[in-house]
Amino acid sequence: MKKAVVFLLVIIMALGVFSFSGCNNGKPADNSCVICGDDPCTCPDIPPPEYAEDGALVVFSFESYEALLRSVAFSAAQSKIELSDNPAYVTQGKYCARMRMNQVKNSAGYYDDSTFQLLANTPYIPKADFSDVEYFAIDIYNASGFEVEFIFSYANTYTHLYRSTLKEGANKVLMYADRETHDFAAINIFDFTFKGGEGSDGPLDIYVDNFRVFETEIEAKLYEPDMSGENWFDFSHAAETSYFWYFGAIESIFSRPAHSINRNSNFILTGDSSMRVDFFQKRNGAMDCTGFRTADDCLGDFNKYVGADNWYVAFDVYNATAGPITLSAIVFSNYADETVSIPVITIAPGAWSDSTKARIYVNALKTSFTGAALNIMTVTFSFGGMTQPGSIYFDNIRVTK
Ligand SMILES: [Ca+2]
Repeated sequence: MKKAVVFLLVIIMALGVFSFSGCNNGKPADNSCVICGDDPCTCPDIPPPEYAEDGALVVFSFESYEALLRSVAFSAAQSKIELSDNPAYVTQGKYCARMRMNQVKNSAGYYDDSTFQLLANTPYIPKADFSDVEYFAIDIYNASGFEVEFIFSYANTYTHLYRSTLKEGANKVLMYADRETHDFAAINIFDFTFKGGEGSDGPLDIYVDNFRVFETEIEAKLYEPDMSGENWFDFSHAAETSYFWYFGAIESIFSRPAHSINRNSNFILTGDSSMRVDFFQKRNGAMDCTGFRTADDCLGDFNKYVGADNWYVAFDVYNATAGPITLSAIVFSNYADETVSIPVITIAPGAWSDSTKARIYVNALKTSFTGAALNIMTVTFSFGGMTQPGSIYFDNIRVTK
């Protein structure tokens, strides 16, 4: 075994990543075996770090069945993966992975979305801290015979890292790592999700190779909104959109509400920007989830605004859909699932919400919620009356008298 490999494995062992139970028989005397299969244990053939032609550090190159077994997971039970050495599809090393996904049509006549995951901080993907990554990249050859919508994200997240459409044939996918919005030091599972085709399209066939990263020496710095004053969210920074999560059931991550920063002054009430929220249809034509909420425990301290001054937490909503919509806002406490609803608001198309209605009376929360102090978990915003895909604009969550 090469010295560099032994060194790498010893580091992994020192980090205590793996349990060695059951790995006593046949283990090499130098304790360098970290993967325990059938007795006797065998050591993986892990290559030293390599760099792709474009200068990126190769994170995973799909080079062996052992590596696929240890480092790739699928969401769909009937997905299939195998090695291919066809030079038309291999972009790094000797092999790539051929994947066939979505082999089962659901009752509505189309194929479900499917995800493959790469599991990092493992013997075949030893990189454990991605906070130095400026761009992720991967090569995907789309042999499905149709374009495929694609989302790159990470486990247990409400925001996408990257979304695009894969054309037929070769795709070199370059994905920006927004290190002000996401803490990549803590991410070990990457999700690659593909929208299922229509029934006539057939299953997805792709070849995948060369998951790699472009590193930077500039230190990562997470953005955190300042809730100490009376302006809580003004949407001047892109990272603010990650504090808003979809609320309600979703058919697909491809049709869940999408949040982005808007700088078109037609849809801004105060400041230079607002948040745009796009809502989408399910594949049967009905609207998918038309609600969103604030992230858990991210708002300012409501207790500062309880008392004689009659404070409100206010917000502005612009209806950019074709027809009138209703807005139901509900405040959730962290105590015993208590909620307080504000009266339903109707917003005309092409108009902003009434500022005397789009607000939460803080003293009313104090009256309704139990507990010595207001312990607010989230505020939900659910829209009714939408029959077509459309957008709303959301601005300026603030405390006001
Ligand atoms: Ca490869």
